[in-house]
Parts: sequence; structure tokens; C-alpha cells
Amino acid sequence: MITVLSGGVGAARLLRALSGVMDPSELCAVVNVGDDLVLHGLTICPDLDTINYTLAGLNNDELGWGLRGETWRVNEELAALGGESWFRLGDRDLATHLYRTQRLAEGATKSQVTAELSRRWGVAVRLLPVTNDPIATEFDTEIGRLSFQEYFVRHQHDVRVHSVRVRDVEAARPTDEVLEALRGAERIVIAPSNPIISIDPILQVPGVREIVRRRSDDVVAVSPIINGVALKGPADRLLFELGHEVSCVGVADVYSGLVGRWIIDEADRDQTSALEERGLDVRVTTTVMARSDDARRLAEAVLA
Ligand code: FO1
Repeated sequence: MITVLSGGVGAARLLRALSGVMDPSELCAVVNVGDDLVLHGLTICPDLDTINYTLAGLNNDELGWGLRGETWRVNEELAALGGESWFRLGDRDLATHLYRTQRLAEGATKSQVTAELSRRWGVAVRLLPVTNDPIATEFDTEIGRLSFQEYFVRHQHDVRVHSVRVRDVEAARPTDEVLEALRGAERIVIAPSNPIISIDPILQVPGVREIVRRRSDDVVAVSPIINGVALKGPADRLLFELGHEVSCVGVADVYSGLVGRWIIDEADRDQTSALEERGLDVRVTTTVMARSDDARRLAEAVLA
């Protein structure tokens, strides 16, 4: 079994690539739920949905979230009513949130609902929310405290961040399946997701960081920063604003003590010795997964 600590798009692409070179039922994704929100009374889990949709081949590639072939009639009507329409829920995507919300109201856990959705879509990879307890990533910014999606979507991550915290994480418990997936994996992979707002909320769930640290020789991380830039999202800007070096070495320092092997992009080959000085085993390959042969090569490097 291979266990992948996962945020949204970057993790979804890596999981899809890994599914192409190994038995997907031997793959587990431990998924961030710090972005989850309740809106219009509906529970929405962006990272879980992005991964499920991608592995099912249903994802909207242009947007990077949501379903392909989406229409927006409900959101347009909502906007016309003056309702909260800045977080756009597509007509097809809404069915997922309605289904999840109803099942949660019936007493199912987020893990159970995720497994039901995966089964329905024929996704063999096991998607495990890191916890079934409610946690919420929030930001102290130049314009005050913002929830995750206020920062990310409403303000397009274009406000200066002073600090990030994960509300209620101290009281959260990782699920038993997550603990098993971390303890029993041949290898733990840290996906090229945002280290601060996708991976750190997973590591902050009590017990998770300790297991990863204990198993650091078996931990492989793929750098989300290439040549000082994040492929998508605000990872580069957040690293800078929170005082880290904006490079694959800066990310390695954020994960200090947790990782044995680093996979970096060809563009960062000159960073190899700085990483090796930190005791890391470094592999260099193309880490951009836009082309399927590159994605396959990255997956093979992760498993090598
Ligand atoms: N991202 C946007 O930039 N704008 C949106 O309106 C938006 C809506 C949305 C609805 C459901 C969903 O699952 C995700 C959605 N996202 C949207 C993406 C998402 O909020 C972020 O990309 C992640 O939370 C960051 O990983």
C-alpha cells in the first residue's frame, strides 16, 4: 500500500498518474479537509471532490475544480436573488453536496460518504478524509480574519497573509483508517500540494505528524515549487509572506525531519546539493504533469 498526503489538483494529478502504474486499490489518499465549508446549508469538501472527480475522469480541466460539462443555472438564479453566489456551485456539482449533506444528516461520517461517492463513480483509490471532526483553516490578513474560501475564492488569494491557523484541530482525531494507512504503508508520499494550506492541516491533526516523522525514511515528497514558482495557487506567495524561502529547499525546510527523499524538477537541478546537505536523498525529473508521459515518469520516480 502507498499512502499519499493530498490537497486538491496537484494531488489529484499525482494519484491519477500513480493509478496508471500500480493497482489503484493499493493506493490510499489521506485528504485535507481544512478547506471544507458549509454554504447554503450544504457541506462542501473541495479537495475530496477534486480528487474523486479527477480519478473518475469527470473533472473540469479548465477550472481545475468541479465537474466537466457544468452549467450554472442555479448559481445565476441565486445571484439574481442577491444570494451568496461568489462561491460558484455548478448544477451538476450541487448533486454531490446535496447527497453528502443528506447522508451526514442521516448519521453517516464524511469517510463513509466519500467511500459511497467513490464507489458510485468507480474510483478504486481509497480516499480518506484525515479526520471526521470539523476543522477549518483560517487566515489573519491585512483586511482581517478570513475563512479559507473567503481568502481563496472571494479575495482570489490576493491579500497579504500574516498567519494561518487550523481552527479546532487540537480536538480533532485522525480516523482509524488514516492511522492504519500511515502505519501500514510501504511508502508515504507527500503530493505536490500547497505545504502551508493543504499538507500542514493534515500534519496538524494530532498523531499524524508523529507517525510521518517516525517513518521519515519511507517518506517521499514531490516539490510543489518549480524554479521559485507554484504551478497553481498561492503556495509561492504564502511561503514568502510567512518568511520561508520560496524554493524547493524552502519547502524541504517546512517539512524538516519528515521526509527522506525529495523529488524536484529538472529546472531545480542546481538545488540538489543544498537538499543533500540537509540529509535528503534527491531525485530529479520533470514534475509538471501536463503531459501523460511526464506524469507517468513522475509516478515511476515516486515508486522507485
Ligand atoms: N474555486 C474558485 O476559484 N471559484 C469558485 O467559485 C469555486 C467554487 C467551488 C465549488 C466547489 C468546489 O468543490 C470547489 C470550488 N472551488 C472554487 C475550488 C476550491 O475552493 C479551491 O480550489 C480549493 O479549496 C483549494 O484547494
